[in-house]
Amino acid sequence: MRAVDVSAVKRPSRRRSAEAALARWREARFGLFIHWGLYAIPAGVWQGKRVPYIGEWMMFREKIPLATYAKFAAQFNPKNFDAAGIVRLAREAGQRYLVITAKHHDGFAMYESASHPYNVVQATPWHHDPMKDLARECKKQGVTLCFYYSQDIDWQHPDGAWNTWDFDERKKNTNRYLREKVYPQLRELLTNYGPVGLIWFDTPVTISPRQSAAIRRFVKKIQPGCLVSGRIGHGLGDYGIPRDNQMPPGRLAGDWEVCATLNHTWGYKKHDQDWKSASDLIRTLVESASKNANYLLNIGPDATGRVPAASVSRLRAIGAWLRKNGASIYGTSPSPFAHDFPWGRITTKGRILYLHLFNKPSRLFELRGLQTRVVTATPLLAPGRKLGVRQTIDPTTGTPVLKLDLQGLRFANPVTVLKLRLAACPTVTPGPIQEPDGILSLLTAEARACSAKGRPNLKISPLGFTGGWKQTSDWLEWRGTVLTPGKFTVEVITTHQHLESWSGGHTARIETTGRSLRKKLTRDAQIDYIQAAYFPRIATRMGQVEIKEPGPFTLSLHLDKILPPPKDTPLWDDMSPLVVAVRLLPV
Ligand code: FHN
Repeated sequence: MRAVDVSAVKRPSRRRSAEAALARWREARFGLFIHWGLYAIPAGVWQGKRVPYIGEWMMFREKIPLATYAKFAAQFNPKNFDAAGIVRLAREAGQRYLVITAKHHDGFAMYESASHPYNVVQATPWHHDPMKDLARECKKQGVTLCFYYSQDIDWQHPDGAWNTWDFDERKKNTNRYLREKVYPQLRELLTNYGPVGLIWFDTPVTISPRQSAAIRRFVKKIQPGCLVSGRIGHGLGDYGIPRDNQMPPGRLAGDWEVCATLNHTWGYKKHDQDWKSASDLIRTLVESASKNANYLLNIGPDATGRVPAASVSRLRAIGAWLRKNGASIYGTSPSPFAHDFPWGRITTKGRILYLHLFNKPSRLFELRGLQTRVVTATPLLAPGRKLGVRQTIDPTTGTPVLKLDLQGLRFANPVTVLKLRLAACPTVTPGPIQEPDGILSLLTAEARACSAKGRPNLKISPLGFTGGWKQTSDWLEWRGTVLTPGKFTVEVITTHQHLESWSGGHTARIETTGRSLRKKLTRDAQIDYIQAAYFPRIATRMGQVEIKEPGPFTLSLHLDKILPPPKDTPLWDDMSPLVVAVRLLPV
């Protein structure tokens, strides 16, 4: 998503310019998120106490009166802010767009807003508009400038959502807030800084479908090529966003953007020094691309404007990997398979398949289900080294099996990429296939929702989880392929957002091969994976089954008893069970 000088090109139609903008955004695959505002001053500490949760929510967590919070503005004079350096950092990291908080939930505009005095130019001794600097630098350095804007939650405006300690909830009038603050400020952002790649709307909590639609129209009227993030609400974004730091299982349908922190806060917190490793970040970038998602990775500059050194080094490490391996990420399409693999992830570009190995593989690498002929296979970084290729058909199941001889392959941490040239665009066997290690993962995304009463209420969400599973007459069903029969332990895997409670305790039943396993969903084990801190995956061991013959098989998951949701049901979740998968592990 390189910045485009719109004055130099003939004006395309509105529709074409929106499509071109989406195509550029998709091609970019990697962006820089920046959370910077007054909250960087307390930096996670209030009245001598470390405040838990993300730094930019301090005003809400501590119910700090607006008059008190607003005093931070008088201290904001960020002598280390370096727009050129930040944009250079994004470029070094291989990030092609940058999204900065023009106004976060605290309601403070980090740019010159003629329509509202609560802004960085009028209210701080700095009297300076950092967005002007960033716009100039983005244009100069070829990075697309984008703005985050909190369109619903606003703790400064009496009619904004969720400041109930300063303002009377009953008197709130959202339309007045939109009219007085949101529309005028959006107009400023869309007219004073040149072309804007996208507006990253966030947290639609009280806004109506009509209001979201009107905001979208407003943006598109001023800049038809400006994208609108999925959190405008009501499914009206140009692309979707999973929850923060969430990596869904399996491939996603449509366009998505995974947004993530480098530590565990978005806005700067001086005591959060728990940084993710560069290796995990690179793997997460790969995983996002393999699932049809961009990766938007955050920095939280401190109150002086300095980007934490730990963030800089990690972004540079990702950039170093991308400089060599970027062909397997930028402009790629997602994996042709709907499921994930235990060894790594796949991206594609036309007739090329990129296999991203996350661990040192054994000499013989096996991939099941690829129907297309492989012409050549080479390590991406050693194009002259042809790898041995053998493609056969498993005689009992008809499953295509690809074997690569990786002898002498130099595995480079954290991800080594193999490039496979195919005779045509890839096609694959649909449905779950048993892996060479004997494990069968049946993702919810690959299941069918069924009901004994006609149409199921149970939904499979676009992110591949169950939703609205409230009736025992609904069930999930999979058809998969087993190549090596035998005895298997059956696990049901469920998840939850780490700050919300886990929906367990329901009674589940597995039906397969004429056997029935019935058990309460208990927390028997936790599955280790990169995002486990945010969305723990909990395994319930249901018992054992025996599959006697190779070939197709069917398995279904039922809930015989569904517990009512807890009283503290959060806004984002109906607290019905979130099933990720059923796994069959060879005994
Ligand atoms: O509440 C915000 C949060 O402060 C942060 O901006 C994140 C970034 O995705 N969005 C909201 C929570 O989902």
